[in-house]
Amino acid sequence: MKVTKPKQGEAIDARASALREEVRMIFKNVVEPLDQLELIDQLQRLGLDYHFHDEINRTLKNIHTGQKNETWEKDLHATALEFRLLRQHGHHISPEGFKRFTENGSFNKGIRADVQGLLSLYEASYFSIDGESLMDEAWSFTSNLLKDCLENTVDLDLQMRVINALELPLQWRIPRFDAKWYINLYQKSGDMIPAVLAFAKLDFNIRQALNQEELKDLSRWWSKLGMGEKLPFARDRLVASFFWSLGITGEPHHRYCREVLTKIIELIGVYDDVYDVYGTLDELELFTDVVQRWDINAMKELPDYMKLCFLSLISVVNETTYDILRDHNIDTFPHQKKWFNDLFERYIVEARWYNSGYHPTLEEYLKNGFVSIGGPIVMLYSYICTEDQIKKEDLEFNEDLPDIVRLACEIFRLSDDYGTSSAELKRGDVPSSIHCYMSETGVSEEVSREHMMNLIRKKWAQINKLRFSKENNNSLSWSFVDIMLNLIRAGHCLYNAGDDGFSVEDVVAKDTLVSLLVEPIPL
Ligand code: 0FV
Ligand code: MN
Ligand code: MN
Ligand code: MN
Ligand code: MN
Repeated sequence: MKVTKPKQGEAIDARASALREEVRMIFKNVVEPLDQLELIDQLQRLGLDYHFHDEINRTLKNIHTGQKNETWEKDLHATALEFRLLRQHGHHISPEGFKRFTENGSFNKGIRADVQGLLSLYEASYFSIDGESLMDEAWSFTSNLLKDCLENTVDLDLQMRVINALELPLQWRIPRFDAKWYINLYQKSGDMIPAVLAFAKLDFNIRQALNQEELKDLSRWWSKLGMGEKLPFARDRLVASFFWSLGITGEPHHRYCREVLTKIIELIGVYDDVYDVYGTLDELELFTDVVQRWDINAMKELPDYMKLCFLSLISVVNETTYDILRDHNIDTFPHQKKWFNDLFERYIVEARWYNSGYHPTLEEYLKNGFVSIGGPIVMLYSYICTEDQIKKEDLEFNEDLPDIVRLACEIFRLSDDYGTSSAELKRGDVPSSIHCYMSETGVSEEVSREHMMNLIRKKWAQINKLRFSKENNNSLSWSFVDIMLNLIRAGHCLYNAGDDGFSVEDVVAKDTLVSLLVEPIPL
């Protein structure tokens, strides 16, 4: 028999499977609850958790129902880590356990020196449910103390982790965007397990190679469409659009979803620029009407650049309708058409406001803005492209924009404004949330920005509450809500909350892109 040498790809796959099994065995042999929690946390941050869903769920379920010993109860880090991971995975745990670290409702000064404990409590506080005052206290206590700690901590790695956490908490991050950073830290840490490290590096590179392939196909689509040249005023940022899709669903098997989302996000970006920057109000009214009727015969009334917009829209909607009908026996055409109509209805409201010099109140602005940011449409596309079984009732339920969807999209709008409003104001656009609030209350931009950050945290706590309440979102699976939240997490990461002055085109930092999509990790 002729022996053929395995191709390089096959050898890599074999090595990955072997490492995956090795890590599975390691997981099985870890028995102490704290060790288990730490391993789960590490796997998540290394970007490996998707290989071990069953193990992770089983372990957390046992920890949720199991007894803790006395040492555990004195350990702030253990208590906080348990709280965060259980809540992240949908197990309700009360914050009562933190009372052991308080006196008269305030956290003990004695825990000041426990930087690891403070850091874990800080991360846990972002899983608070609206109304849990002890967790609010935990947040302000830890975020202030951690800032002070930065000056006194000698452990440089711990210092780096604190800086990273203060920038954005884990609940607001996409772990894959930070995987390289974390792999580097993990490599140096005392409890590093070589097989886990090796698997993390290899898996990162395998996914990167897959993403490069996807991006190549998508670039072909985009350059064939030629919109970059035909509509030079519009943003031409395919890689950034791909990046968003990667944040929303990064797992390899969601490739189709990334393809559709990248196209949708790229096109939405172009249409948004047409409404915000380029089109005259008359043209925009006409365009909105033609799309509303979805009337290819009426297209002749449009200027050429708008014909390209309409045709590209029809083409993506038709293609996606075809795929979903073929694979799921459900006709989503009327739904997709509605999602775009709802979006353009909000775009035209903003264009009218801008043209008439109207200044909406923050409330009025947000009511329109949580849709005009594109959150609902991207979430709805994520639904039809990731669910194994698309249910008509789920689709309709989502289209009604239940509170959890609305809150998430409001956060998305607020964080977009946080990152893009300065550039938009200079260029000429409707006043953003920050400026609406300023003219409404007379506060400075700095105060207004702080107010928006508090609003964002408050809305997250409301989302956490809804996730745990049965009545409000019973038709959405825990995992789908997580995909939905990934959109706003990607927003937090890409708009780099806390920083201002990005021009809209530079929102996605180049080095992050290169690091994730171009440079493999040396093995
Ligand atoms: C928003 O642009 C924009 F490009 C986003 C949010 C990129 C990703 C989009 C989705 C994932 C939907 P811009 O700041 O111009 O939006 P507004 O609404 O402020 O004009
Ligand atoms: Mn815009
Ligand atoms: Mn806009
Ligand atoms: Mn914006
Ligand atoms: Mn805007």
